[in-house]
Amino acid sequence: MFIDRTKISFQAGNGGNGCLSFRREKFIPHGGPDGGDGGDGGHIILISSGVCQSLGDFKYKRLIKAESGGPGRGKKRTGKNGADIVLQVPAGTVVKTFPDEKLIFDFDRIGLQFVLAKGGKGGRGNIHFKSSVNQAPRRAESGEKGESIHVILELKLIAFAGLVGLPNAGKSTLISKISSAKPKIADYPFTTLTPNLGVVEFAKRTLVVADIPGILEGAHQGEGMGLEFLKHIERTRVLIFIIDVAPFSPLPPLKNFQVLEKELAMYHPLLLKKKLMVVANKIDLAAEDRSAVDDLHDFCRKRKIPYVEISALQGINLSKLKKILFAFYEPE
Ligand SMILES: Nc1nc2c(ncn2[C@@H]2O[C@H](COP(=O)(O)OP(=O)(O)OP(=O)(O)O)[C@@H](O)[C@H]2O)c(=O)[nH]1
Ligand SMILES: [Mg+2]
Repeated sequence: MFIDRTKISFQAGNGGNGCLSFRREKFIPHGGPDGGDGGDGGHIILISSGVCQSLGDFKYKRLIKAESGGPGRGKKRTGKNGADIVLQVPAGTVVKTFPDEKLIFDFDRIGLQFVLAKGGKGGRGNIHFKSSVNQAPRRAESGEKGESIHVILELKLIAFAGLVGLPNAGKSTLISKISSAKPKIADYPFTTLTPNLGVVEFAKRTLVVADIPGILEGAHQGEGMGLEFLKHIERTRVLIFIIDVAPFSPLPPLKNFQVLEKELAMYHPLLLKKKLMVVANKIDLAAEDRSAVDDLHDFCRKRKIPYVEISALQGINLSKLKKILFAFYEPE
């Protein structure tokens, strides 16, 4: 899993000091206390956003500070509050303590907000300390210190879509063509042993696709690489089934689809509740006999599953594929 990681310190603003002051005006000899309160220090607030894609903004900063509150002043004037610092992090960011790496907050979706460091409260001015026994309090509070925290920000990219297919179906070839990922590609099964993530762009938007190892019939019983790696696509919203439709592929396209569906169900039936699209790959090799491809196409039409025929190798219909994929994407 692609992880971007950085260590950074945050310092919330200190509270301003309360003021010690007495009213002094002509003809009013003992004017009484009039020292105002200090302003509150600014908080440090993090918000998970769908626009921001990386932790790049934090990479070269060591300390981010919020403004302190202003001091209280005479004539009961309150100090100015320090402005909060509101920072956007990409959804998928995890905040941990430094150095012991305990989880503080998991921004596992867009639109979450978390106050990471609280600003100090402003101190009270001496107007608050007047009493029947003390008409001229010589006491005002200092502002509280703002919280200071050292953290690790870690980005676990949450893939939007996962590529699911038999070994050799062309999953890695596809991700290499639609993103800048550079996975190993070869004409033998299980070329991909660990997942690769690629950022795909279309019409000025981006989303993350995960390429995972191939699935064999019987994978749920431990065949091939088993199904353990499916945990990497558990959080995706869309599954892209890649079906090899070349005439010499190990299974006819429709049977291929059914095998994938069955194996996913054996891993966890909830996987099949995800949105699905079918990609018939290697169409460049299927030109002569289309009957088996048509069976798959008809089946998808009946089940209303979005379907596209491509050649990952030759780059045929990749925009069409992206268009279907991005249609699943509704920003939150
Ligand atoms: N003719 C043709 N060959 C393709 C196409 N897409 C992929 N291939 C070939 O199929 C073979 C397997 O491609 P990969 O991308 O490694 O397949 P994979 O699904 O990632 O395989 P595993 O990682 O082993 O599961 C390679 O030799 C590719 O060149 C295609 O559209 N047309
Ligand atoms: Mg591969």
